[in-house]
Amino acid sequence: MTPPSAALGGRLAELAGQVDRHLPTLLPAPGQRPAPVHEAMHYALTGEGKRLRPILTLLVADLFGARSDKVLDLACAVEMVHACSLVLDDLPAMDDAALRRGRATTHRVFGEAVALLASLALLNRAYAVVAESATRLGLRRYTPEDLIHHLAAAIGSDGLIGGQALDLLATPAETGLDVLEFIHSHKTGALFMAAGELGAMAADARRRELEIIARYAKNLGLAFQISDDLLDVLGTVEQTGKDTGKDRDKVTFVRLLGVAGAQDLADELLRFAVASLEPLGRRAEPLRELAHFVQHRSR
Ligand code: GRG
Repeated sequence: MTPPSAALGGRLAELAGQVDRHLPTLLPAPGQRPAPVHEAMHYALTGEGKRLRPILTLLVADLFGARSDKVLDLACAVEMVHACSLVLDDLPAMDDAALRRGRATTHRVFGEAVALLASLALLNRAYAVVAESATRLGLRRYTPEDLIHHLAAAIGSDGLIGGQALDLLATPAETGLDVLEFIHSHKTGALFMAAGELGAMAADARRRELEIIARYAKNLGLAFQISDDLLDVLGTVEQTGKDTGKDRDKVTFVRLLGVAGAQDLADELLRFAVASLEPLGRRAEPLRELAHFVQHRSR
């Protein structure tokens, strides 16, 4: 695969900027009572993230003809779910992380109780935003309930929560490649899938097109996770904004396959992702480039 073009870099930065500017407008003001919870919500949501999931929603919607300003709320709701998951993942009961997005994790700043409440509030705000946004879009093929249900299913025990649970509970001896794939296609892949699918639904894409996007996003998400494992070993704190080497005691794709093997698997998944776009022709070019971005990312 060829490296991402400078044009794609510019487009991603522009979309990330749109998301960054819009995110805080969807939350209660930080000073509003209960101020600590609202401040923590803003803190968790507006840290320097790459905004890849909402970008995926926007690119997919655009590909099927929906303008980004119409879909921005929906894309930001996906980022709220992601931010919620990061706050939970960083808690002492889970990864016990000190650093996220180049600064102290939410619970280290606001305490565990407020971090928990803020993450749940972000999740609930996300559902409300999806409901409002899908109603406003007035789609022909999908009801607002369809979009909400899709997101809820991606987050539940068959999705992110299921993947996270197995990540915490499976012993190293139990964790072969199949278990690891289950963990990450749920913990990470499920939200990539939902991000892509919500973008397609928001543009009233056909069911068949939705399936194509789901296949693409599933492979992209898993490849993204493998590149995360690789960055944990090869990257620096400055690049990733989080503590590297944290996966030392965990079973990861790098641990099972080695650096070269993990890179090969990520490349293969990205080839599958790109191949699944074939029926969409040239208009899917931004999604192909996004796959190249994941392949070459350094943060
Ligand atoms: C209730 C939403 C919810 C989740 C509960 C805690 C949990 C279950 C799941 C954890 C999911 C998780 C944090 C997966 C890790 C995925 C990952 C690779 C995160 C890093 O994503 P980047 O690199 O981060 O896109 P930025 O900071 O750029 O947004």
